[in-house]
Amino acid sequence: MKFVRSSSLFSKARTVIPGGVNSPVRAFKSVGMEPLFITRGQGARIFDADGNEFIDYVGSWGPLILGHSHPRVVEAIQTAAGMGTSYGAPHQGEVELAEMICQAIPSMDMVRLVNSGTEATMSAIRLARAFTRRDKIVKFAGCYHGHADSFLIQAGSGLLTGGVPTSPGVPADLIGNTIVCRYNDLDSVRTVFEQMGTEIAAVILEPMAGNMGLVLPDIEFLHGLRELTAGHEALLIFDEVITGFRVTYGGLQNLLGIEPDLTCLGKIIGGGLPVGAYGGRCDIMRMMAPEGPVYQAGTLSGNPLAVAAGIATLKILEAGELYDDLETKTYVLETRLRTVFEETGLPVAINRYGSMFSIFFTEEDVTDYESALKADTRMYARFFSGMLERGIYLPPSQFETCFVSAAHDIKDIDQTADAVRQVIEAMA
Ligand code: KE4
Repeated sequence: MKFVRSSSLFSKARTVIPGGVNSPVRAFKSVGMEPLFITRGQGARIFDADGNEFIDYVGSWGPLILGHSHPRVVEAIQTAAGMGTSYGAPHQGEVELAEMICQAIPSMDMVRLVNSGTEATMSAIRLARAFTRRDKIVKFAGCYHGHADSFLIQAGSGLLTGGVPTSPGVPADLIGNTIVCRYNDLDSVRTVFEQMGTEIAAVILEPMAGNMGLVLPDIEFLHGLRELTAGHEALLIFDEVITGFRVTYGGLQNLLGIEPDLTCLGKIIGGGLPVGAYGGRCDIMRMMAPEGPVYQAGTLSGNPLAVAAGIATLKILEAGELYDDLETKTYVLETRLRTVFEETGLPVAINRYGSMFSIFFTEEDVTDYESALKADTRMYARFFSGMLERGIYLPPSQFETCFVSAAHDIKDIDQTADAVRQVIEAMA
């Protein structure tokens, strides 16, 4: 495959955009390549500036559960655009999307729409701090909640990929208000609450972690967090930016039977356009301005085009049959992958839930940050480039999650499994 045009675009990009990208994980740095410049997406496939075609398992990092340029989503955006791109005033679509979200996720009595997952989580912890009149938050090593200062401590996703889990530029006193515990280790949280429980405003986590690669939760860990936070009058915040409407029509919380106090959403609820959201208990949400004193705002929050894309996407998902199909296709892919790795003898850990999966090049199970870090990122880089050469576009980082969309068909799954076999045999 040739990447000549992508390479020339990348050279130009780097003269005007830091690292040539608008989000670090796109830079392909950890896989030792230059990024591809994409010209279009269609269904399960993307096409780069050199005309190469790929089956896409990044799906824009999660939003594209329906695949690229779904006709009903595109039509909704086009119709909305014909009536104006932004009003800076309330409009009906915002109410419709808010009602759909609150009906789908029972713990969300009210919701505020914002423009990104970062805005959602940043606002949720500000609200939690105001509601509890406490300053400390607990997060988990390897979880990523966007790039607000309080979260850039032992974070996952692009920080882990870039090998800088704690970002420079975050003031020491802010770092002091963020306590980092171990994912799936309830005792690590219990100890913190015993020491400073009266100072903790909230515990925030991905109820299924997608930013260390995919790491599944110990259900008892999640239930334990619910009890622990309730017992210390701290809030439990589920960051469902990835899992929201990915694993079911609603949140992973719907399947767990756990009600957090606040939930953060993003990605799928915007159908590929910029939307984030945070919401939860009425008594907490009513503290938000202009009803209450806690401030949060946004010029383009509830943007008509983004809201139209989100509504169109959720309407298709609401029908519900999609999730069974996603489960089946991804199960078939997982089974094929396990067969290939077993037959070739290459030690890997494969974590999968629904239409999300990660392949870790390690002999151990991957259940938290420490075990994820043991994965061989050099092997992943070789695997990534081999798959790219065979027309399969995986996340350019060991510490991200692959997504199967409704647009992937069994032929795509077969082509992917065949490519894995060819690459692994070449690597062995
Ligand atoms: P955004 O600000 O990127 O919309 O959302 C931040 C965020 C919050 N919470 C979770 C669980 C997330 O996964 C994210 C963002 N995810 C990464 C990829 N895992 C976005 C990709 C990127 O940074 O370019």
